[in-house]
Amino acid sequence: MPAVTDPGKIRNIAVVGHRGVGKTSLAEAMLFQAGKTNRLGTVEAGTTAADWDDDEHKRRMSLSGALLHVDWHDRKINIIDCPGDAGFQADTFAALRIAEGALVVVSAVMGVEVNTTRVWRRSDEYGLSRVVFVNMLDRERADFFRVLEAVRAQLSDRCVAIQLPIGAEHEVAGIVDLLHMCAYLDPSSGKEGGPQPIPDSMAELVQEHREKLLDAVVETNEDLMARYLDGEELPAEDVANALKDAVTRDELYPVACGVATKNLGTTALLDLLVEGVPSPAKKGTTIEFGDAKQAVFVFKTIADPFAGRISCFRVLAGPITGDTTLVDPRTHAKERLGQILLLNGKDNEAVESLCVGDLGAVAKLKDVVTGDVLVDHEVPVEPPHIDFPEPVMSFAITPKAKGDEEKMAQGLRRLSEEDPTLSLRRDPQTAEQLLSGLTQMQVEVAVDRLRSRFNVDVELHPPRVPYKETIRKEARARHRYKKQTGGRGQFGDCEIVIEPLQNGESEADYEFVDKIVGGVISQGFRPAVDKGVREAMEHGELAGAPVYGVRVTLVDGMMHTVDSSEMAFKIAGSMAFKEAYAKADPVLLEPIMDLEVTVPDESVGAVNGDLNSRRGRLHGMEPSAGMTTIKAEVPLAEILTYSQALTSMTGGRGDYHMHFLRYEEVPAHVAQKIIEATKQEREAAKA
Ligand SMILES: Nc1nc2c(ncn2[C@@H]2O[C@H](COP(=O)(O)OP(=O)(O)OP(=O)(O)O)[C@@H](O)[C@H]2O)c(=O)[nH]1
Ligand SMILES: [Mg+2]
Repeated sequence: MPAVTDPGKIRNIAVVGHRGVGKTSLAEAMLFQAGKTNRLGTVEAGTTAADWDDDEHKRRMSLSGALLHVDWHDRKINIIDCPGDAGFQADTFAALRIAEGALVVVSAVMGVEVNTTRVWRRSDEYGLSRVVFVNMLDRERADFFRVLEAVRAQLSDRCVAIQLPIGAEHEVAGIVDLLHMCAYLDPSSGKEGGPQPIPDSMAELVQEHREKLLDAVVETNEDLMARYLDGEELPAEDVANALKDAVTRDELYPVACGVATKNLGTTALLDLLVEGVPSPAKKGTTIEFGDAKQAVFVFKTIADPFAGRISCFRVLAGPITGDTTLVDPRTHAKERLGQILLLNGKDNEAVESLCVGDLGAVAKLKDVVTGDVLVDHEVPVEPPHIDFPEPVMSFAITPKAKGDEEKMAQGLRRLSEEDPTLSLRRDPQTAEQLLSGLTQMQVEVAVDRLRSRFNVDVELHPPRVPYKETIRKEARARHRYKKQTGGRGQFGDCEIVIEPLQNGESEADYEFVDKIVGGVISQGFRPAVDKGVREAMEHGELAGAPVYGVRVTLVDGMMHTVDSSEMAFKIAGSMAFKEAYAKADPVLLEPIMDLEVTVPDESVGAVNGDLNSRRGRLHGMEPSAGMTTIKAEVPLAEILTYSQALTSMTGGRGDYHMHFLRYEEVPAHVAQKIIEATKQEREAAKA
């Protein structure tokens, strides 16, 4: 493939939208219509270029972003087909960060959905040019005009139809291109033919929408506005140029339509992307690279078990070639890029060089991670922060075979390089390995991949809740540890007072105060009492959880000149603590999470009711465009498996995130059950 050398000839488009609206099918249609492939693959048969992974075939959905490219009218369109599912948004957000344009696909049946709104907002943040594509015109209950209104109401009133369907539902026969005033007829999954005259029966509707389009375009351009008001028939080229300027400046969002699986509307869409979306030469990037003459930004990493790490990047300054050596200011490591690849789904081809704005990939860069900017000499650059969604749910993960721990950790490290929203950490309190992600499905896919790519079988369990314990009142206890039968004995005796510190709500707070007078315990043995107390505090008597928020004062004691030892005082301290603890009104604390759930308005009742039954405390609701955001505080113990419940209550349209807020006392009736369960566990362990 000859390299593109003019950034003006490149278009970078992220294909985004809600789950299952036909993004992959549409990308497939573009490849086919542009002659990149010679058959139209389908998601059903697992033959699309974008969904090439086995896990994607199995689930019939995209799980990661796929890089594709086509040539259209002497322009190279880089297409990134992004997953729509809420669990796989890392690549979507990364793609939006590096593209000039977003092709926002919506279903002509469902209209604007949760993830449509989310990608739209993110595109707002990045100031992306946008084209909306209303797909699935052929489906039952498809209604282009209803969806157009929804798009205008819920996304932006600067959305304007640039195409119209001919016919509806299963009778859809083609589309009209209002910019070039021509029609394209349904090619029934074959190659789309050339432009045709607009059917007479559509004249009135076409006139109406053509005027709306022109009104919207001239609104953005004074010169055209003057000529338009003078009654001049505006040449298509002038309108197209003004439209492109308006789209570039983010002032208009053209709304196209079609049927991806029939390849209907693809020609007009490709024309629109080339004519409407700005090139890197025109819009450029906001990613910093200082005064570097050559620079790339790594926006995606593929963990290939054979080829190793593949880093996908956008050229920020160039051109670059395989001989280019770049340095990663984060690690100061220098590396020669080596062979540069153009990816097309799972296929790749080598290319000599890449110019500014183009997308490509290289294999085997050491220590380079998603988010790095590589430059030709060390310049102080602030790598662009891609605000990935925070993982919201965790599972405890263990290998099925003993000894596979390291293999599992290594595999997960590779997978989380590929998907930064997947993370593995060890909970220091419960000692469990926790795999966290955005949804249950995302975590399950990771488990499948551990098996298929890294040969490790693992099990998932709900994680243990990191409870804590503390005390509510002061108590005193004395313990004498004495063993004086034959030989050298053991003798330690101490009296302590324990009292709550700051209500026990702050972390890791423990204080040891030494108030021994007159040397009743010698200096050397007092730290042993402290040690013994700390040991006892590691596992509280209520639920075996660590005890926090306690001041321990050593007030009295006794020693024996021969038999006293550090060991004896440690045991005495430990025992005294246990005795005092039982009298100090000990309580169990649990983590409380700050939860934000976004659900369709009609599910609000059910979701609120459910949160109530999970001991949640609602403290706010914000309705916006058919969706309501519910804010609540909920104990972690009650929402370990929230993802499944929310999916079933909202038909998959709900979405949530949460973060740790504080520890709070577990209500008595709940605490009782936990304490009981701990008791049984302890007895079972003894037996
Ligand atoms: N009738 C009809 N079906 C379509 C159309 N476009 C896509 N589909 C079907 O809808 C389903 C989902 O299509 P995909 O292309 O996988 O959708 P997607 O947006 O890529 O899905 P995710 O990547 O999972 O978000 C598949 O079964 C497609 O065959 C269309 O225009 N009309
Ligand atoms: Mg897809």
